[in-house]
Amino acid sequence: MPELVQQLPDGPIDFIGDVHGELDALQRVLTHLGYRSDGSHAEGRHLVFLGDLVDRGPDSPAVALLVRQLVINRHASCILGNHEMNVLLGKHRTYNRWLGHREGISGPLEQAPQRMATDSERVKILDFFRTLPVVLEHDELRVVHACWDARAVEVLRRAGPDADVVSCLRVADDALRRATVVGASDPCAKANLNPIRRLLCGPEIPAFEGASRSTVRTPWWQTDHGDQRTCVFGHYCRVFLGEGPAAEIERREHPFGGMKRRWTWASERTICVDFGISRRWSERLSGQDPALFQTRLAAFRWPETVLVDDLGHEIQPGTADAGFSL
Ligand SMILES: [Mn+2]
Repeated sequence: MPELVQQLPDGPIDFIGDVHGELDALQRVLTHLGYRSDGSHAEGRHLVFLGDLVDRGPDSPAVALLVRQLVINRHASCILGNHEMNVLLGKHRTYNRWLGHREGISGPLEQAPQRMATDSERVKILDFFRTLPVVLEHDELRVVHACWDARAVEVLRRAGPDADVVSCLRVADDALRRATVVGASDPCAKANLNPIRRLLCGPEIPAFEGASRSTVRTPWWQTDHGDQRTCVFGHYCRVFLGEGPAAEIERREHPFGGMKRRWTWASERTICVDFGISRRWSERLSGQDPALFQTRLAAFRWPETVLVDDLGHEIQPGTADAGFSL
């Protein structure tokens, strides 16, 4: 079992946001960043994957196994995302049918091709996911999939070297279920108070009237005070939103919805490196010209603090309050 909070290596790092089974985009980003096929880099750079390697895209097994090999070769680290956690919890969803089950919620994603994992791939991938930490840090950086929360990180730190993330999550869920005063009255209690769910999924509040779901994500980074280190995270799917009523609802529900530009820091010291490739399956399915795809996979380079996307664009992220649209 891994320690749930681990040290980042010193030296230059490239953080890769949520990949969601998009093997082709991942290979392009790695090439643009200068990585060789074995994951080594001429300048000794290290890769850090921010979780959500799998689900929705065309080849989740290949992405998970590629990252596993990079970690084995000691060229990369990877933290858990909520999608890896769902796989470890045995949750069957339409988006993770690549694991070999057929149940799930039906919808357009049913039409998107997903390569199925073989039996031996499935075993390797599950074993790999069980080794992943939840948090990485050193003196200058803190890294988590969705939300930095000092108290939740402290709980994980105290879990010790033999902690099992699935048991930790279930123990906290059970404790919350017994605390009915909180659990019965607050639909967000599990997400907000289970330390692992908080770090992997981020805090939520009850939704406003007319929202598409009962709870919505909140921009925790706006109140992220007290830790001077730069925080790198993923999870929040910063896609360009179109026009019309559906996009308007989504803009109101999206924690970045109030921000005017997509390629920005989330706040002075926090940056979200998920630029929406979890939705590329939908762009592909719509039959539009790939040259017009709006979703991107991106890397955040440290200490340079530039972003590099899967088209090879190098982007200097703007300040949090600048510009236009997600
Ligand atoms: Mn996520």
